[in-house]
Order: sequence, then C-alpha cells, then structure tokens
Amino acid sequence: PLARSLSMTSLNGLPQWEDEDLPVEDLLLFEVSWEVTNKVGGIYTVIQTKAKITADEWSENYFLIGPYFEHNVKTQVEVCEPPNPAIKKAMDTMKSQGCQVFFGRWLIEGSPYVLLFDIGSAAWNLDRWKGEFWDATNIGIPFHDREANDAVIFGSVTAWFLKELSCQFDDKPNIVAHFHEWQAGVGLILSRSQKLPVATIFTTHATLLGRYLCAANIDFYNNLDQVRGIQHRAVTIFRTILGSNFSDAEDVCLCLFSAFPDVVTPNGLNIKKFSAMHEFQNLHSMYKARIQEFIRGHFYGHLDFSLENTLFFFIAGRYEFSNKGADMFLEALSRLNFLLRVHKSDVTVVVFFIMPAKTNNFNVETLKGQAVRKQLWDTAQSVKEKFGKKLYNALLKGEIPDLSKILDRDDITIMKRAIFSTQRHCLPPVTTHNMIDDGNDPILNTIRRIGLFNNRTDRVKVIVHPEFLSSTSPLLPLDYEEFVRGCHLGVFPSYYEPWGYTPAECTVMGIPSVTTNLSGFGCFMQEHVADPAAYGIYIVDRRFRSPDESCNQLTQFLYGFCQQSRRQRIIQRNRTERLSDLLDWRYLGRYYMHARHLALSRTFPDKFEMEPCAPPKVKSAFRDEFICIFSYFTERRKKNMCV
Ligand code: G6P
Ligand code: 1S3
Repeated sequence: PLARSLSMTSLNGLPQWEDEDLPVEDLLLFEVSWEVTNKVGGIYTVIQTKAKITADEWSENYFLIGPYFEHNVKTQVEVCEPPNPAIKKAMDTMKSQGCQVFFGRWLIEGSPYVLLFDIGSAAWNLDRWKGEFWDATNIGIPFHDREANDAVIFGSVTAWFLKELSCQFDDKPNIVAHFHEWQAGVGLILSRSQKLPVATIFTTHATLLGRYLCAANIDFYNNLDQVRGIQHRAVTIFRTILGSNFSDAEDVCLCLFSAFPDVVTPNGLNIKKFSAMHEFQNLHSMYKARIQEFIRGHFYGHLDFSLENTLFFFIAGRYEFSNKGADMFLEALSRLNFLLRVHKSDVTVVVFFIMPAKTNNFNVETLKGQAVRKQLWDTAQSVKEKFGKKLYNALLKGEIPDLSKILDRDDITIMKRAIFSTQRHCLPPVTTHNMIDDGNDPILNTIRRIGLFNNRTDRVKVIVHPEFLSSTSPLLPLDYEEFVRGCHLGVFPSYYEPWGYTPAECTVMGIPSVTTNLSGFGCFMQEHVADPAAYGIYIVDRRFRSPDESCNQLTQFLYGFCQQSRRQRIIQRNRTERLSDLLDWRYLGRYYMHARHLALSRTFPDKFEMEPCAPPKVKSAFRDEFICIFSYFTERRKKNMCV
C-alpha cells in the first residue's frame, strides 16, 4: 500500500511531512488548465512555476493539458511525438475524428510534456456536447457565451481523451487528473458522469461570483445574502467548480457542503538562490538606476526633486480596479501627498500603476520626454569629449588648463539650446499611453478627482503604464522582474484576492510589499510570521475595518515607509528576502502531493490507502469565501428560494 503518513509537527506553523515519495511508475498525472502555455493571469504562474517540482517527481509520467493557440505553440513549445504509446493511440483516435491535438515539451523549467487541443477543430461538436453536459448537470450554456462555449469544448475533448486513454488499460497505470478553475471543470464533470476510472482533483483559484460581487462594491464578506441578479451565473459557476452530477438547485447547497476544500494549496514560486548573499541588493541598485533614468526623461523640465530621495512604489496586475485595491491605493496616495507636504518631507514618491488596459500605444508627450533626455545625454557626451581632449592635450604639455576657458562659445551654445529644449508648458503626463477609453477609465478618473496631476508641489507623483512591461519597450526597457527589483515597495491592497502572486513575487526578490487580510497571501503570512511588518510585509486590515479606517492604515504604512532611512530600508529588504523559503514550491508542493494521495485513496481505496490524519490547514481568504457562499446558499435553501 502507498500509505503515506503525515506528521502534524510544524515548520514555521506549516505541517511537516515525512520525506517519503509516492512511487509513480504505475501512475499517470494530467494537469488540465486553460492557462497551460497560455498566459491569462495568475494560474499560468502557478502551473509554470510548479512544473519543475512536479516534473522532478513524476518525470515522464507528467502531462499538462491545455488549449492550442498557434502563437503560443510557436513561441513556447517544442513539438514532438508522444513517447507513451497509449497516449499516442488516444491522440490518433481523436485526430481520425477531426479533433486536432498537439503534443510537445513546454520550454519552461522542468520541460513538462503538454497536450494541446485545438478548440476550433472540435467546435462542430458543440451542440452535442452541450446536450451531454445538460444531461449530466442540467446546466444550460447560453448560445452567445463564447467563454462558456470554449469551456464546454475544452472539457469535452479532455474527457474524451481520458476515456480513450483509460480504456486501453485494465488495471494499471492509474490516472490522476487535476483540473484547474472552472474553464477546465467541464472535463471533470464529464469524467465523473461517465464514470471514468480516474482520480480527480479540482482546484479553484477564484470565483466569478467573488469577482463580480466585489467589483460591484458590495460588502461581499458581510452581506452575501443581500445579493440579487446573478444567480444563474452563480449556479453555473458552482456546479462547474464542484464538478459533480447534480440535478437540482437544492443539491448545489449539499454539493457546496461536500465540496468544502479538502486541501488548501498555497501558491509557491521557484526560488532562485544567489551564491552571494547580497546579490539581490546589488540588483535593486542596478535596476533602480534604470528606473531613475526613465524618470529623468518623464519629468524633464520638472526635475526639481532629488532622485536620491525618491522612492518607487507600484501596483501591478489584472485591471480590476476595486478588487485589486487600486481605488484604496489612490485614496491613500492622496492622503500621503498631504502628509508629506505638511511635514515638509524631502522624500518624493513616484508611483507606477502597471495594469493593462486598451490603448493606442504610447503618447507623444511621454516619448518626447525620453527623446529630450537622450538629447541632453548626447549633448553632455559631446561636450565631455571635447573637454576631455583639451584637458588631455594640456596635460601632455605639462599644464593645468584654464578651466574657465576650456568650454568655448559653441559648447555653451549647444548646452543652452539643449536646456531650452527641456522647457515644457504642460505637467509631466500621468499616463504613458493614449487610453482608448480615457474618459471612463477608473484610475484616470480617480486621479482627476483627487487632483494628483504631477504638480511641482506634489510629493507623490503618478505614472499609469497601462501595458505589461517588456525589456524591448522604447520607454522603460525592463521586464517585470527587473522593474520589481528596482522599486522600493509593491502595494497590493486587494479586496478580492484568493491568493495574490504580486506580493509573493516581491518577497522572493527581497522587496517589501503591502497586502491585506482579504488576500490568501496576506492570511498566510499573518499565520506564519510573527511580526510581518518587520519583515516588510504590511498587512492592511480590510476585513474588520471600515474602508476609511483601512485607507488610513494603508496611509500610515506608506508614510512610515517614507520615513525610513536608507540603512533601515536595506535591513528591511534583507529580512524580507529571508521569507522566501516559506514560499518555495519545494516546500509548498507538498500540499499538491497530499491532494493527489487523497484523490487516489478515495478513488481506488483497495489500491491506495492513506493514514488517517487531520488535513493540513492553511489559513486562506478563500476558505472564508467558501463559508460565506455556502451560508448564502444554505439560507436560500432554507427559505425555499430558487437559486
Ligand atoms: C542596495 C545597494 C546599496 C544601495 C542601496 C540603496 O542595498 O547594495 O549600495 O545604497 O541598495 O537602497 P535604497 O533603498 O535607497 O534604494
Ligand atoms: C487568480 O488569478 P487572479 O489574479 O485573477 O489565481 C491566482 C493563482 O492562484 C491567484 O493568485 C489570484 O489571487 C487569483 O486572482
């Protein structure tokens, strides 16, 4: 038996497992997600960063299943023949019936195998599959819902593949299929309703219900029962999430109950360890200098603040204005601006908003800023060169040149012309791009309302960069990781954030960050670190305080950070970086192992057994959401209301 014991002694409050690996030769593991080789959001990061430890454990028996997109395959996948004959046979059967399937190695750390289904090639079957899905669940998919239609096709081909594969085996190997998020959930439902001999796991990373309600500025965590009008979507979502064959609304409640998470799997990262302890501090210095260079251009003509005393804050992620806390951040920045001004602080804060929105490329004023900076640089270089030659010649003659004459009239003229070109008649722009919906953009509208226009008197300056960063950008040629390293503080005051990779990424790079107790990451840190703020993890209480109180707390965090000396910041960064080990997949991957063992022992109890033990507990914002949503549905069921 593959009994695996879990000892509940703890490592920093986390459960500690005995180091005993599951023999995987007689097993095949499939992880299914819409974000395999396809970057949409945080799930891609989970799968991509976790691939290495999973491939190390499962080697040739590990496969990821995702959708086929030509561009993604061309840039990320090395196509090859499947080495496993059973997989090849299942793929051939599907291909012979018109469904295109691609196989290859995903060129990321761990190089896992991927199986990618071309959704378009199987779309002709959509109506039949919708019918099958209806038979299994009584859930109808609206005709025009493209995302849901894609999910039905993706799920149906996944279940079809698992069926073709499993019917080739009598007893072994046993299959484990791990489905991520609702887009993959149909595959799980169909595998279950078709009674495929597959151990299934479902991981949900967020709920649409949570996203919608929080975005609608509803006090989600306290008033779930007040909500009306999205029930249809909710039922679909929950059935999808729970992945079972229920037939009426009441079962949704039971199903929610029975689906209360068995394992909460905290998200990890691949931690790079530098050979020199302080290498990450040097990288901070190096990339900060690159950001400063951009700032010189962006604020040309207004550079009346010292870059030595300038701190760089940023928020980044999916553009969900209130869910990601951009609304509260802006309000806190307005208060911080006031505090820095009244206390006559010599610190300037430049804040970047890196949230992609629709744009028509960079705006002229921003590009001009960098051109002016370049021109000043070139001017300085040419004057320096002439100056250098004159100095050299004088030294050759054994003379110290007359420094008041070393610059001639021409030099002075080109320098004056260069200075004149830095005059500007407008303020440094608050956005780097031409926004398509400028008039309705929530960040820009809030900036307009609070008046943070990059005035000379403002101690807080704002730069909205509505596009993900790239090292090939003509404006700010840095990729995201380099940019984060160059900043001083990441600020993520999320209201809806089941986990939240952004502050975790800051932590492993040794950059302090602000998070909240409504994010999985914030809860995790609160649970496992005694004084998170001392380690550069500032946790805003958005759960038990009013928005105004939370905003004041955030403002105090930001203001306190501005009052630190350079030495204090360096010490704090060292402490932040020391938390990286807590977020390493090498440790957190164990939660996934535990989930797989649990699934195997439940699906094939005569072959796999697990010693009874308490499930590992990790505090998660999501767990609260489950409880809330569950009580909402239970309440409605009690009242006999249709959900
Ligand atoms: C790193 C570098 C130091 C530099 C410091 C600046 O620690 O190793 O040489 O002085 O960063 O820190 P600051 O917080 O002012 O950007
Ligand atoms: C979701 O992505 P998001 O940014 O839309 O999944 C992520 C990975 O599990 C999670 O970190 C995040 O909180 C969720 O919101």
